[in-house]
Amino acid sequence: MKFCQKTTTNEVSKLLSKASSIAIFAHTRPDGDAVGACVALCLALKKLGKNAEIFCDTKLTDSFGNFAETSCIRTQFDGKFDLMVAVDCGALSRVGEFATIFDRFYNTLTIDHHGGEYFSKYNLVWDTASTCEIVLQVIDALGVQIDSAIATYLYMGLCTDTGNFAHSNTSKAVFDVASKLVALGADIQLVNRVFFKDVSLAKTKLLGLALSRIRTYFDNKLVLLYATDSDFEKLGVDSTSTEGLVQYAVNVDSAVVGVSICQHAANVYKISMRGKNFDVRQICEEFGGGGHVNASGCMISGFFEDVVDKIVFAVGRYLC
Ligand SMILES: [Mn+2]
Repeated sequence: MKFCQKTTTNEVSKLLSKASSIAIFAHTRPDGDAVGACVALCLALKKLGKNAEIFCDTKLTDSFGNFAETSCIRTQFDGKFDLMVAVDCGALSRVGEFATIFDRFYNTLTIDHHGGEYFSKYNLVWDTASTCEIVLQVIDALGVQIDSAIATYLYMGLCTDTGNFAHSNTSKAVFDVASKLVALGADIQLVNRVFFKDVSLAKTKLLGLALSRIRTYFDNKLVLLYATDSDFEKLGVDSTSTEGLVQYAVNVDSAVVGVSICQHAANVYKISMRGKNFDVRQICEEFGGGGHVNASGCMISGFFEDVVDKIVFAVGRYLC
């Protein structure tokens, strides 16, 4: 049995200095913070002459192809290591397919900001906006000089986990770290373009189609967009291209509730709902879904127009 304890940057720096071979794990379906934190840590450890490898059970999304060092992330585990590090994982299950391998190993460390379970022997868990801010402290404690590549990866996590410095977790501390990373040469234009501007041509066309048949109800307070299987077929895209569609609905200035309806299967629709200071969770819960107060979702079965009617009726009861 491992005795799992909370640890400090100094202890982590000693642990990493002592190890000669380190396995770093990003969480399953990794985001910018997981990838940024893993690669930054790996580059820093390599500067110290260590053997460091990154593992992740999921193939990275195309956006990461703009960052050369991400190509060394491996989806198959092998090798001998003195220390295993789980990065940006609030629970052992987040390590995904590698969770068993990780858990069986004795000398383990978690670096994370979710404040979930302590599943490693050592747990460096802080309440920061991103894991990258913690990794920055670790790299400083290791005495490694941060170059522009490391700064860019740390900035990637900071920027994506704060929604480009717009979410409620964006604090003075976040801007202080951003300022430091920019001074160290972080490529903020590249990170901003890749994560907040780049959209595939197919997705852009799908958006155009969805926007062209926007529906509004209750004095334009409810704005609804939809995409169906025939759209996906026509444009040669899959349903993942509807990600973020709902934001265009709630972005309409008059909208209090924005809804996207995306076909999931024959007569099954995935509903995403966003509220502008309006509780949409209670509405989605009526359909067996859930989420956050301002951002929720559910699945509804039925013919398309019946699904629309159900949503309009349910939202109307809270709106009017
Ligand atoms: Mn994170």
